[in-house]
Amino acid sequence: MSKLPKASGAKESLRAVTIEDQTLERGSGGELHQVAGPDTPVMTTAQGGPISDDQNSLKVGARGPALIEDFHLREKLFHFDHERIPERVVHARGYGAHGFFETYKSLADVTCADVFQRAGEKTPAFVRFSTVVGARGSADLARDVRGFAVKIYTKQGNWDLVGNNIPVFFIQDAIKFPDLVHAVKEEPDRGFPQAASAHDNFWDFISLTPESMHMIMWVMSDRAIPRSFRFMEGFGVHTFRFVNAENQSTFVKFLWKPKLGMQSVLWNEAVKINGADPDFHRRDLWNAIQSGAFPEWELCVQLFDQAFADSFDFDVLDPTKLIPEELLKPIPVGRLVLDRMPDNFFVETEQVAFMTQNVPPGIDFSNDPLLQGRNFSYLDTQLKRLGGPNFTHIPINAPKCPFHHFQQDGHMAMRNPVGRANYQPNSWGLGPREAPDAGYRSFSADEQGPKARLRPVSFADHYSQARQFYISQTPVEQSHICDAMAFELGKVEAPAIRLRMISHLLNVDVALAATLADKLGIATLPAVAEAACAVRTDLEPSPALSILSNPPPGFGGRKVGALVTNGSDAILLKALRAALDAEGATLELVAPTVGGIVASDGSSIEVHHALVAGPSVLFDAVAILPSAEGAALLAPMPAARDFLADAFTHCKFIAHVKAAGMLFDKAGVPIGDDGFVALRAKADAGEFVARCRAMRFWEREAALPPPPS
Ligand code: HDD
Repeated sequence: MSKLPKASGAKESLRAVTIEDQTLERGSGGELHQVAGPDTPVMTTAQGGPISDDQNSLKVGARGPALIEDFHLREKLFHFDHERIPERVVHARGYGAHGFFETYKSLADVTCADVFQRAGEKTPAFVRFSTVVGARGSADLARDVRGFAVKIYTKQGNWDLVGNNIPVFFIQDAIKFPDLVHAVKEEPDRGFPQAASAHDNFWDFISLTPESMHMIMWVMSDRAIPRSFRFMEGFGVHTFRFVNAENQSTFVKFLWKPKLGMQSVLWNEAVKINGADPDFHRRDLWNAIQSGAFPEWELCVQLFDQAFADSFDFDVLDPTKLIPEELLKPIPVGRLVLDRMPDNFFVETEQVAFMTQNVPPGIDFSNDPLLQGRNFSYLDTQLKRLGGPNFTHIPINAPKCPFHHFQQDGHMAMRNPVGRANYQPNSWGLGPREAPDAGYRSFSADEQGPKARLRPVSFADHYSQARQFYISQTPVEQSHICDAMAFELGKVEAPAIRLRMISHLLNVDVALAATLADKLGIATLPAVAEAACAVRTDLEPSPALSILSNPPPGFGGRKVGALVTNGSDAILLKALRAALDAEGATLELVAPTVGGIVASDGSSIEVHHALVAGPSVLFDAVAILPSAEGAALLAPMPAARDFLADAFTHCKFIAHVKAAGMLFDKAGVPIGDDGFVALRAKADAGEFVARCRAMRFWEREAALPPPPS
């Protein structure tokens, strides 16, 4: 290298340039080299060899051909070329965090699972949230189910509770899973739509699969567009078994309840958030954990026996059904706290492998045919995704308890059994042995019957709980379901599919079917779809199924966006920040430029967003706080008018100062309803935050003129 004219290593040709704390040197061709500080580690190849120049490949002459002996270039490109692993076939886009599970009390009477034996004991956990349909790079606010996969590193091995934010599933038997997923993913001939269920193939499959009706009501509800991972429930979906030390079994369903309560966004907001910040959910979790506001969920269990199961018309083995919380109260048994982001996204979040088959002694499967199929699929998929059978050697997947077995070799083996014996029984007295008492024992259920491909008659009711879900929603939520269906089916090209869906919905709620038909321009309602058994219209509404009937405990964890300009009232800003701090909520400032503002008292204030990059959809409520001159500056700006108009249409609470009047006029937003709070004095900030605890001023939605038909 030193032979090259003006070589980058030739000190005399280098000119030191300092950018902030980095010292940079310019090389022969103008390229920049970072100068090592006294503590900077030496860059090496993967083999550990020190590297002298990471900017220039080895060539014959400065402009000559590259040399194949350049092992550094070849190794660097080789590794780069192999950076991607297959993305998950479903749930490809996800975001994970570390934390712990803390047991509230001993559950020894129902389960011998070690994790549930001692009150106050904390067990490490890793959680990955996900969307289902979209690819790894898709946007966070797709209308979709959210995955809620929890790995708890118990002293008896890893327990994976691989759930969703919806307590039921589309299909009853795992044999239909590939069809479901093929139907919802992009259509194979055209390769679109991406990350969306609004297309013919999905609705074709759904309309031909009546068992999906319950789940489809959930997916069309606001549950499918959560405000953040922190504000959604999680469900284990299936009926599992707890088994105690006496080998007695109790059926159990698992539910995660968010401490901050549930919250969703509107579809119109979701669409805009996807553009403004496709990583909205990721950023939210990252910011919350980095700021020490650790998200928390309570684990609840619904426990029941066979006699209780038999009291229902439906089958507790059917994953398209739930047990209403009003009929069987979920018992809180512990809490999950997420308090640390992974050091590296790929190493942990991408490589984590969840498997429903991972259960410790004391937790067992039921005969739910969906669960049984999953127990095969998850192990199998890890081979493809992680490249071999040794994926448990990756730290995120390895148990944190002692483990010993005779499995060995294979791709990427990091550890093998030590010593001479890699089998048992052996005469050397080496290696691990079974533990007949402490080891995993399946519940000795008495199973018999003819070998056959049959769907039980007890799985035949596809509409009653779909109807129950719908009538359990508030009118606002019901109208969102109808609008979501109008959007989705509006994208469906084949009229027959739209009609088929209406015929199913006539079994769920006639008014819903009729309104939707109207929105889709269907003049004559089709015949009602034939049901395999009578639809129960006497099921009581279950308020627990509604988000809005279960308001959050407060405005904590939420975010207000304040639109500010030079001259904004410093006292009001300070009061607003203090009121939000007291509530555990945050304030972010949006200004014409990201360079900051000078407030009314002459102080310089940093802002978080330039107006063009900080639309109001990113916030739970907004405060419009410009000075009079600032309002005049903002008034002609489309982004400022959108900021207000969207906040208004999305039923957000809006705090405002008198000086902002001109801006409201220009945006066509009438200040009037009770969702507005005038900020005149410091005390008004507290009133605004108190009002925000309702999250949205839904009365406004009903008052808004309907969209043109
Ligand atoms: Fe699944 C991933 C949840 C049915 C096959 N599933 C996956 C993930 C979640 C769920 C949260 C992402 C895990 C992660 O973050 O890595 N899946 C569910 C729920 C279901 C369900 C709640 C119904 C109750 N899944 C289901 C069936 C099958 C699969 C019936 C196959 C028979 N699921 C898979 C999979 C995935 C997966 C293909 C893709 C990546 C992975 O497993 O690790 O095996």
